[in-house]
Amino acid sequence: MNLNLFDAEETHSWREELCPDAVVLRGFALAGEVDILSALEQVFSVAPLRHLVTPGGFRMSVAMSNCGTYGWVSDRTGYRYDTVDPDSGKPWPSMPALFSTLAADAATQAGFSDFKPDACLINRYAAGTRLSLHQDKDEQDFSQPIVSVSLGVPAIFLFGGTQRTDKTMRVKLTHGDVVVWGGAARLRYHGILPVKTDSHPLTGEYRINLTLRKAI
Ligand code: MD6
Ligand code: FE
Repeated sequence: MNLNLFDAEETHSWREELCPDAVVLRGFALAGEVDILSALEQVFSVAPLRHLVTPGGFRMSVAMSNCGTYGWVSDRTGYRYDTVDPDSGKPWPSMPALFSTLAADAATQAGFSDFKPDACLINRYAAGTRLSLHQDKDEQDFSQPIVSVSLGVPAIFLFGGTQRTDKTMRVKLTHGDVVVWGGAARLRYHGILPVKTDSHPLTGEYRINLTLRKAI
């Protein structure tokens, strides 16, 4: 693992390369923590967190919502990006400028310039919640990176290869960490191990993850 130090302007953050084209920016979101969480409360008041059903009929343990032009949804018919929240029939809440700015800045730090996310998937994990190994492949343009913001209770991120059976590395993600991946890493399998019982002053018993994408 490569460890470099740099000073961002308003926060002290450092970077850890996971592999070519995937980097953890430790603490990158810390300066915005309070504003991010209040923007999220606004989003949840319009598009409440809910447990989606997989195409196989299983209720996901992660609670999800979205903001931005497109939201990621799953139901018995499959996975897709949709402009409308299926629970309300209304468009998803718009993406707070803070989110798109943070994501573009993080992407630039990681070497991906001009990232303009149009979708933000929000995942909330309670104790015991996990996200099984998957690839993010519902987006149209795999040349665009994904920016992932971790808040609250820590979790272990599993990071594998391009085959499901490839060996995985375990990366602890804590409050304020931002992962950016794209390019050669874009289709790597990844997941979250069951979250341990813990609490954080700003999120209580939960871990919250934002993944910002260019869906279309
Ligand atoms: C999570 N993240 O950290 C789930 N996907 O809760 C993801 O599934 C993910 O962190 C693509 C890129 C980065 C991610
Ligand atoms: Fe993912």
